[in-house]
Amino acid sequence: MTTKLRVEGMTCGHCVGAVTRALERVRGVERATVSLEQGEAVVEGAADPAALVAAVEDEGYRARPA
Ligand SMILES: [Cu+2]
Repeated sequence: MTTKLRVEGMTCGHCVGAVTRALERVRGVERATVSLEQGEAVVEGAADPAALVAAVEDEGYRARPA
């Protein structure tokens, strides 16, 4: 299962790392691939989309399912 998120507020590689780690801590996530250029995260695994959004927002970015 793959979930795509729109992520707003990332400005550099540090942001990408922070969002990636936050997503990979969510239960069920196997892998998260985050694109700064596209403002997007692709999450593999059986994770609750609301939990993914919450994890990104807890890091200070804005997210919504794409
Ligand atoms: Cu940054």
